[in-house]
Amino acid sequence: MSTWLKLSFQDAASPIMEQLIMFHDHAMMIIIMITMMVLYMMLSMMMNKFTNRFLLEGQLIELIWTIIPAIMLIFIALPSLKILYLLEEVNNPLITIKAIGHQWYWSYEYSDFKKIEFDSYMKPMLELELNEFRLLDTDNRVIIPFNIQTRLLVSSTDVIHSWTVPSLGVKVDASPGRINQSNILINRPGLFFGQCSEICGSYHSFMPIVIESVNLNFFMNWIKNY
Ligand SMILES: [Cu+2]
Repeated sequence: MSTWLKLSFQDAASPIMEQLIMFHDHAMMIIIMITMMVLYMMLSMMMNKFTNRFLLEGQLIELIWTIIPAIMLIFIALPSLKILYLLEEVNNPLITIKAIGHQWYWSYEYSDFKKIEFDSYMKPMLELELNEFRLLDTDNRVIIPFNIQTRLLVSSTDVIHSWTVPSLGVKVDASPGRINQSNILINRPGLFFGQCSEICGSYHSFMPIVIESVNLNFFMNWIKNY
C-alpha cells in the first residue's frame, strides 16, 4: 500500500460508509475554503498601510462575518445530523450477530439458527499464511452474507472495548452490562478488517476483527455444517 493511500479512507463496503465519505469530502471542501480565505486575509493585513488605524466600529462588516459562519455551520450540521440518524436506523434485520469483547479477544454468537458460538483470536505471527496480514488476521472470522441486513449487538465481559470495522462504517462501544446495537449491510463479498478502538489494556492492539462477506447460499451452508 502506498504512503498516500494510508492517509485516506478504506474503500466503502456499505451504503453508510459511502455516506460518511461523502460527508467527509463535503466538510473538507468547506474547511479548505475557510483556510484559503483566512490565509488571504492574514496576508493582506500584513501588506496594507493601516489607513484606518483609528477605526472604532464597523456594524456592516461585523454583521457579515457573524452571519456567514453561521450559515456555513448549518451546511455542515444538517448533513451530519442526517447521517447520525441514518446510522441509528434499524431496517428489519434478517440476521442477528452478537459480538462480545474480552481482554483480549472477541467472541461471537449467532443465535437465530443453531446456537453457534466461537472465539476469535489474533493469529500469531508464526502461524500466518503468506496472504494474511500481521496483527490483523484472526483464527475464526465473522461470516456475514452480503446484501442482507444484519443486526449487530455488542457487549463486553470485562472493560470497555470498541468493535470497529472502518470499511463498513461501524464503530460500537462494547460496555460491560450493556448491549449496544448497530447494523451492517455489506454490498460486496470480500474480507473486511477492523480492530478494537478503545484502549482496553496491555493487549489492546492484538484483538482484531475480520469479517468474511459471502453470498447467502454459502452462509446457509456454513450454518448447516457448523
Ligand atoms: Cu479491546
